[in-house]
Amino acid sequence: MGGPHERWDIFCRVVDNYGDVGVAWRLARCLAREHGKRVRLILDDLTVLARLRPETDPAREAQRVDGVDVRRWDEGWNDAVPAGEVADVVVETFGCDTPEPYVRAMAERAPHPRWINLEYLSAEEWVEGSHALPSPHPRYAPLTRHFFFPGFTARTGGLLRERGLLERRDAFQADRAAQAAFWRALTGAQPPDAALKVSLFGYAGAPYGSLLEAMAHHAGPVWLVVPEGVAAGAVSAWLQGKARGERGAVEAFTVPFLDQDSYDELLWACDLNFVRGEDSFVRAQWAARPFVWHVYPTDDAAHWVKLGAFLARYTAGMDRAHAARLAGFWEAWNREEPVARAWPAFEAALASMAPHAEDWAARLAARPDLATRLADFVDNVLN
Ligand code: TRH
Repeated sequence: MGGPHERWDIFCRVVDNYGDVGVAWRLARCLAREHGKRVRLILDDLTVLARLRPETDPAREAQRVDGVDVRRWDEGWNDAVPAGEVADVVVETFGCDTPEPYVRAMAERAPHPRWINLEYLSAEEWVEGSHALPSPHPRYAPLTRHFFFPGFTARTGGLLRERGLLERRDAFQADRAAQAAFWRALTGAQPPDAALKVSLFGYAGAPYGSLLEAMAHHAGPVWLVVPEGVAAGAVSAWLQGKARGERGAVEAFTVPFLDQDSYDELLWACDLNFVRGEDSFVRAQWAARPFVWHVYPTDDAAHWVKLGAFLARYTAGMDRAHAARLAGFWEAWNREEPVARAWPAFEAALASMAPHAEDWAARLAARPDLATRLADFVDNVLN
């Protein structure tokens, strides 16, 4: 534990939503808890971490959360930094720029710190060629940044996965009493045995209305749980302004935004999860249950390439008819087209998609997780 590079500084700026902080926080916690590193997480917006980890106080400049030293990235970081303050390893998440005075201090420090740029996740093939590439700093010549790309293959940085996560998932999924307690705490009620349990998280524009109509005509009961956000807004509008209620086959609950660990339990407890972006997308895969991904839409339409690349990997080896249904449903969801017509065939295939989801999670879990690969890269490859 610990290794030669003990002190890590992880910088993160919120672009929007929760994913940037969600990923940076997970990485920080894994490095501290599982690799014995001394980690500072330097965040520009602590209110986002407070949503994911409610014990965070957004008003505090410095605090310890679960073994991580969390700092507010404010104007103070633009003051001169003594070289001794610089960590052994500096991680910039998603191209956020490390503050200039800190970079200057990095250049003055001997030895220079390792410098990593953690990139966004993509299943595209080029990621393997770009992972771990060096990029010399244009102005501070002795400093070199290395790109670290998460990914789905052995030649990428892998995926964040806490130690023991899948064992905790398996125990929860095998424990009916734990699930019953979870549902009671979250909804005050218990799903009927035959219910299709669904969680819903997505971006504005997803065809929520047509999904809800399709589910309302479902042959059996649908138990729908929607954490606060745009999807919850759409569901409560559908329930004529109510936070929970029944319509057709659907019993729907809008619930407060869950803390990040409880959100995992929600994914584990459901038969089908609608997720989005980067982090909930990965967590749905670890849940080993069928899911629908709303990819983060970008102006240059690059998200379609991302979606296609993931679908190709995920459906490889799947029954072809099921693969076509899954891809058709995901594409309609992302094109923001009505999904009511695609729903019955998609839903009918869920039971046979479930073993595929388990197999996919097991295959991914056979590889080392991202924090382990990153610590290894820093300690052994960059030395
Ligand atoms: O919030 P997002 O849309 O974040 C996105 C993505 O990271 C995207 O790639 C990036 O470009 C953009 O931000 C800037 O979706 P994501 O990545 O799924 O992050 C959501 C986080 O919120 C994740 O850590 C799970 C967590 N979460 C909870 O903790 N509780 C909840 O109730 C819900 C619904 C989510």
